[in-house]
Amino acid sequence: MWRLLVLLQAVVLPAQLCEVPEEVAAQARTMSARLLGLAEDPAWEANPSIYVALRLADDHDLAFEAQYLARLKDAFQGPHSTSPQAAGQPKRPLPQPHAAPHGRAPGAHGHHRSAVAAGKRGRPSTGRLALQLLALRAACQPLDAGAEGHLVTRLKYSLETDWTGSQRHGHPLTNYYQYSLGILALCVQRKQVREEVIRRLLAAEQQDRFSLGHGHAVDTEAMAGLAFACLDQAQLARGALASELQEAVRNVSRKLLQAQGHDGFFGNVFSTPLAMQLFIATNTCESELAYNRARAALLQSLDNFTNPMAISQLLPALYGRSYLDIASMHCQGERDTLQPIRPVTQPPGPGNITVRLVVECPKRLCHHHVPYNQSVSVPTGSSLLDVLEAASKQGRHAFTFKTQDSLYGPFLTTVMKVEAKWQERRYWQLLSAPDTRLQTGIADYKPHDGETLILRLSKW
Ligand code: B12
Ligand SMILES: *[C@@H]1O[C@H](CO)[C@@H](O)[C@H](O)[C@H]1NC(C)=O
Ligand SMILES: *[C@@H]1O[C@H](CO)[C@@H](O)[C@H](O)[C@H]1NC(C)=O
Ligand SMILES: *[C@@H]1O[C@H](CO)[C@@H](O)[C@H](O)[C@H]1NC(C)=O
Ligand SMILES: *[C@@H]1O[C@H](CO)[C@@H](O)[C@H](O)[C@H]1NC(C)=O
Repeated sequence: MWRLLVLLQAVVLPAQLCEVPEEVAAQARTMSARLLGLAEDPAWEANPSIYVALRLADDHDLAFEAQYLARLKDAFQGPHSTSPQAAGQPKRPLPQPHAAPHGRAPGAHGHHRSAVAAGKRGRPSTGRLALQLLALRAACQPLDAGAEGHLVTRLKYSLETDWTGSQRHGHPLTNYYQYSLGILALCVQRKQVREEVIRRLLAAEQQDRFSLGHGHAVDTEAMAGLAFACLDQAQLARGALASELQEAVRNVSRKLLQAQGHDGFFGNVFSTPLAMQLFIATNTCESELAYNRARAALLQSLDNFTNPMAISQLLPALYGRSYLDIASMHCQGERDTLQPIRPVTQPPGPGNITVRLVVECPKRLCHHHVPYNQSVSVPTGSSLLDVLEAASKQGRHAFTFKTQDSLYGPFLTTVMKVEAKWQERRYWQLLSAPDTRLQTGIADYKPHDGETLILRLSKW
C-alpha cells in the first residue's frame, strides 16, 4: 500500500531533487494541517497564496481544496474585476485603500476577516493577479476560455502600468516583489514575457535596487531569483538574454548566501522559506551547507508561523518544492489524507499588562513630533491591534487609527489622522523601543508588560 502511494506521488510532482528527511516531512505535514485549519474558517476571505501552498503539499483535503478554488474564482469575478483595458484609461494597479475606522470587538482572529480579495473591492494588483494565476495552474485549470484566460492579459497589462510608476519614481508602483511575482506567474503559465519586461527586472537586480527599508530585500531578491530561474528553465528567453538570466540567478544565490545571519536565517525567519525556494528551484540545496543550516533554524522557529500568509510562504520550502514546480503539476493520484489542526484561541488574561504607545511623525507632516505618548492597559495576551483599540477608547487623549486589509492581515495606514501615502513611499513603521523593528504586523504582535511600542511615520 505504502509503496503504491509512493509511486503515485512520483506521478503527481516531478522528482524532488532537494531531499526532505522524514523528520522534516513530518513537520511539513503538521504545518499543512495547521494551514488547513486556518483556511477552513469561512470568515476569512480566500487567499490564492494559501491555495498554492495546499496544492504544493504531499497531503491534501481534496474536497476542501475544490471548494476553496471556487471561492477564489468567485472573488475575482466581482463587479470591479473588469479588465483595465476595457475600462479605457490606465488605472493604478494598487487597490485603493478601503480603510474603515476600527470599532470591531477584539477577538482571537477576528481582525483578518473582512474582504481580503482585491477582486471584490478594488482593482487587483500585479501581485494578486499573479497569485491568482499561480493558483489556477496549481489547480490544473486550463486558461484558454473565458474569464480565466483574461487574467493573463490583465497581468501583462498590470506589469506595464506598474512600470509607468518606475519611470517617474524609480520603482514600480507596487514593488519589485510583486513585479517579480507577475513575471514568475506568466512564466509558470508558459506565457511569453516581453524581453523589455524582463530586462527591467534584470536592471534592477544589477543595480541592487530591491532594498525596501530594512528587512525586506531578501524576500524580493528571492522572488526575483525565482522569476529569473523560471524563465531560464522554461527556455522562454534566447541568446544574450538567456545567459544574462543565468548570471542573474547566480548573483541572486550569492546575495542570498551573503544575507545569512549567525542565526542561520536568510534575512529573517519569514524571508528564509522564500530564499530556500531559490536553492530548491536551482537544485543547489544539496551542495549548500547554508541551506541545511537555514532549514534547521526554521524548524526551531515553526511556532513563529501563526499567520496563514506566512505559513503559505513556508510550506513549499518545507516540502522541498518551489513555485516553479507548479508548472509541472498534473493533479492526479493525490493523497487525500490531510486532517485539519484547528487553531486554539487563548482567552485573554488573566490580569493586565501595561504598555506605552508612542507615535512619532516628522514635524513637517504633523503638528507635533510626538502626537501621542500614553500608557495603555490591556489584558495579558493582547495583540498590538488590541492595544491600539484600547487606546482609541481611552478617555482624554484620543488615539485614532485606520487599517487596510491585506493578505497578511490588517496593515496600519493612518495614525492620528495622518495617512501614510504609498505614492510618497511612506508607511507607519512598527518598532519596539528603542529601535527594534517588529517582524510581524499589528494583529500578530503580542506586546509584553512594560514594553514601549513606537508607531513611526517612515520612508521605505
Ligand atoms: C513590500 C513589502 C512592504 C512594503 C509595502 C508597501 C509597498 N511598497 O508595496 C512596506 C515597506 C511598507 C512594508 C511594511 C511592513 N512590513 Co512588509 N513586506 C513587503 C513584502 C516584501 C512584499 C509584500 C507584497 O507586495 N505582497 C504581494 C501582495 C500580492 O500581497 P498583498 O497582501 O496584497 O500585499 C500588501 C501587504 O503585504 C502589505 N504589507 C506589506 N508588509 C506587510 C506586513 C504586514 C504585517 C501586513 C499586515 C501587511 C503588509 O503591503 C502589500 C502591498 O500593498 C513582504 C514579503 C513577503 N514575504 O510577503 C514583506 C512582509 C510581508 N512585511 C513584513 C513586515 C514585518 C512589515 C512591517 C510590519 C515592518 C515594520 N516593523 O514596520 C511593516 C507593516 C507595518 C504596518 N503599517 O502595518 C513581514 C511580515 C512577517 C509576518 N509574519 O507578519 C514580511 C513577510 C517581510 C519579512 N520577511 O519580514 N512591507
Ligand atoms: C552579476 O554580478 C556581477 C558582479 O557583481 C555583475 O558585474 C553583473 O552585472 C551581474 N549580472 C547580473 C545579470 O545581475
Ligand atoms: C519567535 O517566537 C519567539 C517565541 O515566541 C519570540 O520570542 C520571538 O521574538 C519570535 N520571533 C519573531 C521574529 O517573531
Ligand atoms: C484590567 O483592566 C481592566 C480595564 O482597564 C480593569 O477593569 C480590570 O480590573 C483590570 N484587571 C486587573 C486584574 O488588573
Ligand atoms: C513619553 O512619555 C514618557 C513619560 O512621560 C517620557 O519618559 C518619554 O520620554 C516620552 N517619550 C517621547 C518619545 O516623547
